[in-house]
Amino acid sequence: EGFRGCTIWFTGLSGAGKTTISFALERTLNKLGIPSYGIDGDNIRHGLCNNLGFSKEDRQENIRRVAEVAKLFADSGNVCLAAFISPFQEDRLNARKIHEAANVKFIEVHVSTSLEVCEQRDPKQLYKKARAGQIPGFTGIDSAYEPPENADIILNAGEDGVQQCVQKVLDYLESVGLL
Ligand code: GGZ
Repeated sequence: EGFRGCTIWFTGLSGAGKTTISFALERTLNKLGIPSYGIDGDNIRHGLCNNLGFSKEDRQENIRRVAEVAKLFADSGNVCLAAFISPFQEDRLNARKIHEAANVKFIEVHVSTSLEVCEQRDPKQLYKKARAGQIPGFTGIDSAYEPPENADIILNAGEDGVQQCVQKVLDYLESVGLL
């Protein structure tokens, strides 16, 4: 029985470290000979989802499309690393259901960096703009983030470094027999 691929889904606030961690993990897995591919807002919202904004309905549709694509990558034998804020529990549950209906493993990772830390980092000055009213409906400011209640892995990326977070995911994959 060969390796079948899976989806590792990173959820958390803007600036929490989702993309940084998932792309570092992608490099590590590929070096180990395990094919993996990362998707995030940057490579999805400019193409597949370029007609979607940030209303609750558009985020729901964004997450649905991403989940369908992730499922296909995973089913093709890749570790698909999906890094999206995915702020709503219901949408993340739907992403899990889309995978489970196809018998594809889905691992939810909460990148739990606090709003305080994300806002201090503010690498793209988005929180600053949101506070100034220039980005209405910004997650954590005037749009909700519902923390996962049953994440498979919680990464404290506010305190731990990128490599520590990557190692924690690798340890988990090993513990469930995926590595
Ligand atoms: C949240 C927003 C918003 C609003 C633009 N709320 O830090 P970034 O810039 O690079 O990541 C954020 C990205 C979020 O896209 P997702 O597809 O992950 O969101 S969701 O899962 O909720 O559908 C941020 C930028 O887009 N951005 N406006 N209003 N983030």
